[in-house]
Amino acid sequence: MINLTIDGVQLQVPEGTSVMSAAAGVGIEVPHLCFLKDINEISACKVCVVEVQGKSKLITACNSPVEEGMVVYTNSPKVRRVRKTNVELILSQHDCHCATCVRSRNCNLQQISNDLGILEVPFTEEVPETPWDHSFPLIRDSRKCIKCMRCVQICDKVQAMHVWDVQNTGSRTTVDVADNKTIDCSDCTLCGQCITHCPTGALRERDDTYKAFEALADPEKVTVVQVAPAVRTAWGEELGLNAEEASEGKMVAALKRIGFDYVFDTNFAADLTIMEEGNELLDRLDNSRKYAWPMFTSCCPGWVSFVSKKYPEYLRNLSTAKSPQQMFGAMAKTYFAQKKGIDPNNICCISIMPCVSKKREASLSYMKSAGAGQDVDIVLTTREFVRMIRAEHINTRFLKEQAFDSPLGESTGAGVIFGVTGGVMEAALRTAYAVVEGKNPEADAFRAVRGRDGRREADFTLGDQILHTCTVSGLANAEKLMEDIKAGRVSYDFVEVMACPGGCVGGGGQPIHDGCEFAERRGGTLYRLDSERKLRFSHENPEVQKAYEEFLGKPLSRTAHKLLHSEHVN
Ligand code: HC0
Ligand code: SF4
Repeated sequence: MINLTIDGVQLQVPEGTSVMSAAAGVGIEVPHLCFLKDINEISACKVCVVEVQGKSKLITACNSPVEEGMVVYTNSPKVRRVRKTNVELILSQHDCHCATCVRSRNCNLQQISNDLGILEVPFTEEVPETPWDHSFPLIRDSRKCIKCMRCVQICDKVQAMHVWDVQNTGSRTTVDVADNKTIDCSDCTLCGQCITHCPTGALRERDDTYKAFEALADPEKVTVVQVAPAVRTAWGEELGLNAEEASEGKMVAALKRIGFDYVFDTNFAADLTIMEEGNELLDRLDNSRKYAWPMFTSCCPGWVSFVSKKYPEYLRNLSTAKSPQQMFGAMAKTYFAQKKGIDPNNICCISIMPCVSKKREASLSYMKSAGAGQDVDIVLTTREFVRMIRAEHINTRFLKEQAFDSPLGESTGAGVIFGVTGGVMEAALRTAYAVVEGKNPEADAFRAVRGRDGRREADFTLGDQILHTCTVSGLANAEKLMEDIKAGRVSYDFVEVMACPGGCVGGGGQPIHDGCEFAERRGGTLYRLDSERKLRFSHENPEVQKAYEEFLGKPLSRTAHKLLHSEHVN
């Protein structure tokens, strides 16, 4: 153990601890911009400088290890002076138009500049704007980039996609798409992890809120909105609501207040997905020679994009079941439209998702099976949803709980847990077991698939077969999985992959908390909601049962195939 003093506090920490983390352990926060624990510890921003007694040069706290007897000052006059100059230098190359920045009020640079009392930028340079295709779902504003390298490192180390790279040298150093590619020609899966780890507004989603406002204002349009499972765990975070205040019922009420005609639940479609995908798995097991193994889940568009870009020979392993988002769109513009006597061409189908990649999934050419344009017209992230609440001046504390509308609003606990890594697997196993054994298992029988690790294996008995399963989140973990499968080092029957660490709860469209991971906490909310639901098996969802009776026939029927399944094309 090492003994040291930080700002007058004596402490003991293990050897190798950084000064920043030693300080954090006794409640002293050293300001920083580029630091991301275990991912980016390169002291690029020099904001975390601290003074060590007896040393003339300041050191960077993020990557300097503690030393025996060290006396550290994290906020001495010298530290404040140098830190301020370092931040002023960053600002000199930054577009400081905060009023028009999507990250205003949630920007580390803005916060630190305010905290340091910087009221004007003493030196400014003209920052050139790199051209960008603003129709792409991910937008980069080069003038707001502070070259912290977080995006480069997240995309390299956590997602293994290597989309970004450093370009130029000296004061012209910048980050851009690697190999001089344009973003649409790169390997970007639109997972959005670079956005949620960017400390400023240099990266963001394409804003589609104006399209939603236009549809809401159009008297011809019937606006039908669906809300993804993970959104309900996070929508209140930026509004300062705690988990209890940010209930599902208040979220529905906020959407009604915004003016959506029908507020439905993607969880309904998640239950529907289980009916199709669970039966598809059983069909593949019965005819195992006809199919490529393992079967992969297909509901995460970041993962589907990853397979298509890096392992296209495995596209046929993906379940043909569409994602819940897309199943919902197809059902809204057929079954729901028919039941209500609405011309599907007048329906504007809007999704609220914790995901940026869903914007692209909705626009794929083959996602228009209902014959009325794209099945899903507009996709908004959780962050865009929050912006709409703000734009409407809704005081969420005064909202009264409201229920989802029918017939696409009922859901079970199995549908709820789709939003957390392992949830699709667990929900599918609950129903597959019931189909094979003729009775429900204990609802938590498959909890072995839950957990924090990026990759988990579990075997389950299904009838007379042992099912080898694997659950993965994060694309670097997915890459390792694929290499193991290719090399024959592992053999599985059913594999669930979610592109974002922790699953959709940690999605790239969720509220941002300066590099802090909220996935686990949000996942806990979904497991709580599952345990509180009266119904916990997708096949027991009464609205799903009714949809089969009235419209789809049975799982994997012709109608189901036409609307709810698709081949994955490269
Ligand atoms: Fe997900 Fe989904 S669970 S991908 O993360 O399957 O985005 O929340 O909506 O579609 O249901 C995202 C979340 C969804 C879909 C569902 C799946
Ligand atoms: Fe990389 Fe994901 Fe960002 Fe695309 S969205 S650049 S894959 S981190």
